[in-house]
Formats: sequence, C-alpha cells, structure tokens
Amino acid sequence: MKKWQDKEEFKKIFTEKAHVLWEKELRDLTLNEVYQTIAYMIRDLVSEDWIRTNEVYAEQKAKQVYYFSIEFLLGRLLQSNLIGIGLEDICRQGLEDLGWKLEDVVPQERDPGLGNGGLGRLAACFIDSLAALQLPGHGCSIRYQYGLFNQRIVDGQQVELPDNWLVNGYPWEVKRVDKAVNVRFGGNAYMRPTEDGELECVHENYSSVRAVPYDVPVIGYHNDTVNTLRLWRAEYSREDLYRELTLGDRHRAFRYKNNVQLISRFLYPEDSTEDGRRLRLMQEYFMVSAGLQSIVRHYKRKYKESMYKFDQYIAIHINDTHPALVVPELMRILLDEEGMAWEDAWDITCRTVAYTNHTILPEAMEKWSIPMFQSLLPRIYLIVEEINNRWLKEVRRLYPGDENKARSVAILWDGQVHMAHLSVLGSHSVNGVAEIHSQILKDSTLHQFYTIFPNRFSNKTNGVTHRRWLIEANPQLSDLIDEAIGDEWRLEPSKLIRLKTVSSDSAFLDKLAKVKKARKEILADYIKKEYDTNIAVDSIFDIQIKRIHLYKRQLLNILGILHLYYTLKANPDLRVRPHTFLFGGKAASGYGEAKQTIKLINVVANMINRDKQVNKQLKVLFLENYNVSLGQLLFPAADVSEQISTAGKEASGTGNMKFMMNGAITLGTMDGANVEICREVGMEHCVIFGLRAEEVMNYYMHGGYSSWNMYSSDPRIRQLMNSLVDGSINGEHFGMLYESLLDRNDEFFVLKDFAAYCEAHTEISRRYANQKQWFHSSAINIAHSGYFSSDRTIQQYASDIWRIKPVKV
Ligand code: Z57
Repeated sequence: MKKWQDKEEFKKIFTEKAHVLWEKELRDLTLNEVYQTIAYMIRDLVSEDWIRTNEVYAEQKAKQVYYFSIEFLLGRLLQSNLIGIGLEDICRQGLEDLGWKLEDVVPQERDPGLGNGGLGRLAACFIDSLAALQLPGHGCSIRYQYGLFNQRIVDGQQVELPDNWLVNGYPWEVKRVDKAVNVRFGGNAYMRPTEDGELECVHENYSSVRAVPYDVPVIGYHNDTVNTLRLWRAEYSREDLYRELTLGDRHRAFRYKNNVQLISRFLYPEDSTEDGRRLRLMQEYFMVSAGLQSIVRHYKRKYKESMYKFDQYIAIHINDTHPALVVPELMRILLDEEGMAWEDAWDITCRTVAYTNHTILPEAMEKWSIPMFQSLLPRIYLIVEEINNRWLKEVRRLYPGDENKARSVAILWDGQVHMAHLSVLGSHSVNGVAEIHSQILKDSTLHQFYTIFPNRFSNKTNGVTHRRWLIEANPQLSDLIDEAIGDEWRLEPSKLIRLKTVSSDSAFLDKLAKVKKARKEILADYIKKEYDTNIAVDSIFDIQIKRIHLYKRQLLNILGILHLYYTLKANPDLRVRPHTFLFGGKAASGYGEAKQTIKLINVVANMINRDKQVNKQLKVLFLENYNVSLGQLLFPAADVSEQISTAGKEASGTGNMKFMMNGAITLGTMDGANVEICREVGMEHCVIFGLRAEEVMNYYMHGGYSSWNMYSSDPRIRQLMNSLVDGSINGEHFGMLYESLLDRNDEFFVLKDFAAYCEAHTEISRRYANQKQWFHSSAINIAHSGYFSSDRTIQQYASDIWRIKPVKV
C-alpha cells in the first residue's frame, strides 16, 4: 500500500480530494465533509489491497469462511481504519495544520447501529479479527436503512426515535449493481415426475426481489488484508413492477414495490427475545438466499471446482439461528440448480455449515408457524419437510418407541419450524460461547442432540477486539502498557500477561491510577457537556451498560442503590466511600418490564441526585442512547464492572471483557464468561456473589423458592418492595416490577440474591480503600485480558471448525 508518507503528503492529498468532492475552499468545509474526505482517502489507499486480497484468495483457491449474521454492530470506522493502516498520527498532525482536530472529526461519523447488542457486536469483533489474522473470511448481512432506534429519555421514560443513519451517505460502502441477485418469495411449489422417472420441483407464481450488495472493506491491522462485509439491500425488480402495471393492477404494483422495500428497511429491536413476525422471516431468507447465491456464483467462476467439492473450499457460519435457512437454501441450490441427489446434497450441506448458539432462554428460541413459513417459502418448506421426515424416520429406527426423543429433536413439531433443531442437524459443528453455556447446551437445552452427535459439540469462549476496546478506546492506558512491557501486545494480546511483572510495582500502579483518573475526567467532561451534571472523579465509577432485560438484573443494581440511599437517610452521620452509579442500555420497544426498569432507574436517580443530604456521597445517572461509541467512552472510565445476571442465563457476555481489558474489577455472578474471567484473574481480583447456576436450576426444577418469604423475612426487602407501589419514590408507581418480583415469584432471583449483592458492594468499598491493592487487581485484570481477545477466539474457530489458514496478501 502506498501510504501518506508524512503530514505534508496528507495535506496535499486531502486538499485535492476535498476540491474534487465538494468544489469549495478548504476553509468552507463542514466537519462532516472533512470526515468524509478522509474516509474516501482511506478507501483510495486500500482499494488496491482490497482487489488484491480477493485475487490472491482465488489464485490460491484458499478455503474461505462466510460469517452470516442478521446483525453487525460495527461502530464508527474512521479511527479504527486509520489505526489499522498505521496512519492515525499523520492524519492527526495534517489535520491540525489545516485547522481541525481529529477528535472533533471522528464524532461526525454516525454509529452504524446495525445491531442490538452482544450478538451483533461479536460479529463485528470477529470480522475485525479475521482480517487482523490474515484469514480469508467475510461477513454477510443486511443493509438496514434504519438501524436500532435512537434512545432519548423524556420524563424518565425511554422514547424511541428512528435512526436514519444513511442520510448523509455512507463513505465506507461500495454499491455493486453488477453483483445483484434475485430472491423468490411466495407462489406455489410442488414435485412433478420428469420423463426419465425422476422427481423435479416446480416453483411458480412467485415474486422476485432484487438483492443488491453494498460492500464495506474490513481492513486488517498492520497487514495488507482487506476482507469484505457484504450488506444486502432489497430493491424491486423493474420487470416485475412493469409486468404488474401492464396487467393493469396499479394497486398490486405499488403493494409489491412497498413490500419489497420494507425488507431491508428496519432492524428488529428485540435482543434475546423472539417476535416471530413475517417480515423478519423475509429478512432472514433474503439475507441467506442472496448471500448463498453470490458465494456459489463466485465459487464456480473463480474456483472453477465441482459443486461436490464445495465444502473443501467454503465454510459457512451461522451466528445464532437467524441465518439457519442456509441449510435448506443450500439444499435447494444443490438439488434444483445443480441436479444433485438428496444424499450428496445433504452431505455437502452438513460439511459446509457450522452453528453457534447464543442463548438458552426459551423465549429467544426461534420458531416459525408452519402456515406462515409455507406460504412465504413454499420450496424451502418442502425441503425442510423432507429433512424432518428423513430425520424422524432415522431417530425412530435408532430409538424405537421413544417418542420423547423424537419430539425433542424434531424440526417440525406442534405446527412450528424449530430453527435451533434445524441448525444443529444441518451442520457439522455446534458451539456455545462460554464454557458454562456450552455445558448447559450439552446437559439440557440440546441434550438429546448431544446423545446422538456428541462430537458435534464444542465450546468457543467469546472474545472482543483489543484494537477497538483498548488501543482505540484507551490510548492513555495503551501507552502506559507500551512503557511497561513494550508494544508487542498490540499484535499479540496474549503478551499482556507480561504486565504481571509490574503489577506490584508502586511506580507503575501510580501511573495506572493516574490513567484511570484521566479517563474518568474525560467521561466527567462529557457528562458535564451533555447533561450539565458534575460527577466526582474521586468517587467509585460503578457501571452497568448492556441491553435492559430482567435476566440481566438492572433491577438488582437499582434496588441495591435505593437501599443504600435509605440507609444513608436513616443514618445521617454515616460516611460511605462516594459512588457514581452509571447505567446505559436500550429496552426493546415492546418489553414493558424493561421500560419500567429504565423509569425506575431515572426516578431513583432524580430523587438521590437532588437530595443534598446524600448527593455528596451518591450519584446515579442513566446515560441516553448507549451504543458502541458511548461504550468506548465508558469502559476506560470504569472502576467496577457490573455483571450480575442470574446464573445460567447470560450465555457469555462480552462487556465484561471490555471492562476487564480497561482495568475495571468485575462485580459479578458465576455466569457466562465471568466464570472464566475470575478463574484467570483469581478470586481475589474480582468480587463474586449469588446463587450458582446449579442452584438456580434446582429451584426451577424442584421449587423451594418463594419471593414472598424473602419479603416477610428481610425488612430491607419489605421496605424496597413497598416503596415500588406506595408512591414513596417521587410519587411514582412500579406495579409491573412489583408483580414480577412478588406475584410472579421473582423468576430471576433478584430478591434471593439481594443480601449477597449488598455484601459484595461492601467488599468492593473495602478493597477500594486500599488503593495500591485495588490497582494491583486492576493490573492483574488487564494482564489476563489477552485470553479474551477475539483473536484467540477466531483462531479456535479457524482451526477447529472452519479449517481455514492465513493467506499473505
Ligand atoms: C444476543 O445479543 C445474544 C444472544 C441472543 O440469542 C440474541 Br437473539 C442476541 C447475546 C447473549 O445474550 C450474550 O450473553 C452473548 O455474549 C452474546 O450474544 C454474544 O455471544
């Protein structure tokens, strides 16, 4: 790559580019135009490498992986791309000469919110790691016109505003009209005998949707690899529209046009819950069919190999079940378009596809009603039916008379298509995202599959990219780490373990404390500017940022705070270590309890922050519109990382890793990746509390928990519960939360874990009092965060599941 050699060259190229793009004087450029100009300059720099990367993959016929995900939560790309090609400093200096600050330009980029939370952000970290490791791997998803809603808080309540992120265009994408494909919906499909006595499928009266790809370059870190994230947009096909029009039915024509455009208009805002709406199924098939068709076409044109060898060159990964239709869609292509026999097609499909499960929450398991599925995807339904028939026949042969077995592994059951079962059956690999989660899959959720295919199951503990979450988000800490152990960790995060050698060194720990303080100041400045509120940087910053969900127990956190408030009110002379509690996260639009939790947090925050008797010691804030960019500001500033889900419920969590990497101490339950975090750092460097997963499971199976008993036996709980409904919290009522905790027996054991949670907080304060000890723990956490790099995770996927190798470009 011919990079800008110095700031002079940057300025020269910037000036030329800006003139061509905007036809005006430099001094008249808006900050947004400055941002776009640099983005296009980066595109120019990488364009050759991008072409070259694909050429080399094809020349070497390298095996490639396609990572299908209904979400890619990218965050901003300007700074990470500059860092990736090593030009951040030159750009910053050049801009400064021209009168701009890079720090003011970066926020001009809108966060592409093409995801909800953990699952989508994981996909973004994964493609970052694939490129960094020079692995041939690409992303495949949908180019939603509107990303996840923007959240405002009005009168304590969440208000959802549309996220029209594309209004000013998106400089990182390239539309590739020449690579459009057609996707079929509706009509009728049936089998008909051919002249030579075989069966062939007829699919008629369908309507066609044009899928147009928009490619985003995924730039490797300090290497020449540029992979591709391909985002599909739905367009109406002109022929179909004109046909309808000439047939004379204007209404049908416009309905067709509108329905097609709806397919890629909105991202669904549910995270870890299932909605089951028809349009979502359309999105899933749209992404899968477009993606697969383009992979097959590329394979035939560039690899020129037989479709019988497809699985030797192509791996397809499905991120949760949303892309599970790759199984029947690949079958369709192999059967109908390639004329393969069923057995061969099935064999190739299973060898190609691998599946990651991300949840065991029953309400998140994707199921589609058969009538809806059949009417929307008639040909795909026939294939799913055949898969199910053959499978159940096999199961009944292996386990005669065991209808329980058949039921628990069926694809079609109770009038529904069970997508997790389809995913397990149609792939050669099934993995969970943390050890405890993978174990639960084998023991309970997918136990019957596990008894039949024990070798299919494995664990791949999640990771996050340290390039975004440490190098980019926290340059101050990154520089300190360089100073202490050299900079090799930037290429190999496992080298962070060398920090252990300085983790008891007072001089180092003092500097670490200074960096943390500096990051708290940056956050405090932001909060001052956005909320006109002062937060004290010498207070403990205790942060819970994630989607709002009952199982994640933001309720436990806010009830703990409320209890602390009552304690301070009842003991006016009591002095506690000052605390700043920060929350952030969005609630799904239709999730009443989650929305009421946001309201509760805000009302309690108001009450506390306005109370002069306590607000020197206690401050609570709910930050609006938590997203990737806000995360980059929050993780570096945290002292305490709240990871308090009910044990057994959080598959992995990834925020926990971002906090740890930035030196926060985990206050958490034995759930998801917390288990591995505290095993790596040691129990003395995190604070663990609450029920274990087995205990939770036991209560579910055998009963024995009554939240009313907690109410009767613990006066603190009684006071808190009463306050939810008696108007004592600023006159507000929280009936839905009260019911969930008491009348519906507290499904997530908030009250059961309450006492232990309070003690855990006491322990945090105790440890914080010894600053040297605290920052020692902080250093130990950073040192062990290398294991939680997505580079490690992706290496495991590459060698154990995908069987792909690095390719030098
Ligand atoms: C989602 O963000 C996750 C799971 C889902 O089934 C859906 Br739908 C969305 C999350 C899990 O809740 C996290 O625990 C996990 O860390 C993340 O996926 C990535 O694996």
